[in-house]
Amino acid sequence: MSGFETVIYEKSDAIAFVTLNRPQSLNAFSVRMRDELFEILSAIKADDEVRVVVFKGAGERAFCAGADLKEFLTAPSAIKARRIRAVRDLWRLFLGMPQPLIAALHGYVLGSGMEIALFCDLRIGSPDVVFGLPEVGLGILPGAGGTQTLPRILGLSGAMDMLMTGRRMDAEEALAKGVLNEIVSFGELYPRAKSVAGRITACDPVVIRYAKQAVIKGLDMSLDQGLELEWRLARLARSGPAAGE
Ligand code: CO8
Repeated sequence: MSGFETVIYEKSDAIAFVTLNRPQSLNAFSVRMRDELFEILSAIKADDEVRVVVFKGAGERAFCAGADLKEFLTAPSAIKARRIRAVRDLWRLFLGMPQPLIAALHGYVLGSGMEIALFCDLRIGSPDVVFGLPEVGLGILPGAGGTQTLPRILGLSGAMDMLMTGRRMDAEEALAKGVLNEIVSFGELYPRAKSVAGRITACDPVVIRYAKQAVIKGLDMSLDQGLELEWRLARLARSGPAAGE
């Protein structure tokens, strides 16, 4: 896959690397980036060779500084936006990705940039990471899953605080509160993400997919239903390859 303008896609040793690539605007999330990410993630989802995906941002200053505020001024009507979301729902696509997703984060991780990171299963950050959801200050709601994903990761009180005040969170706090799995130096960020990805690809891909499925789907179930799901997936994993799960 090639020919993208705002995202770089690379694949090596069963690992897909997806780089947000608009460093001149701190990798701001544009309509074109949304469409390119949708195309790339759809292809990755259907590609059994890809066993883990690493997301990162180009340049030294940001993973992603949120939605492109210059484009925002020319946003389409609510009706058009709803129609686009019906056929190209990037956020549900993120949620339904069968492979583990790793975010390698540095610098600004704001708005939809933070929401992309929250859809990932593991988040590794450099010490300069700054998280924030500034949407309410702009008069809008986080629309890329943040109101749902953040409380599941950070807990209710912390999520309310960030969502309602737009307060930023640095790397140390994010690590202490479980938003980051670990902090490594900027120079170590991609090697570390690659090495974590390598540990995942060393495991049975079917088991990894089922483990992710059990956790993500189980979160929305009662404990009893979750245990049933875990039992069913464990049996399926023992009996062979993923059968349309
Ligand atoms: N959109 C477009 N361009 C941006 C963005 C952005 N979100 N962020 C930074 N840039 C550009 C700047 O305009 C600047 O460009 P230029 O050099 O051409 O002037 C360049 O990136 C560097 O930025 P700064 O000079 O501002 O760098 P600073 O170090 O002074 O500040 C900040 C860095 C604090 C990150 C600052 O740039 C900033 O506050 N950016 C905006 C952050 C923000 O509010 N993002 C939006 C969050 S809301 C969201 O993501 C969900 C919205 C959903 C709406 C969906 C609509 C379709």
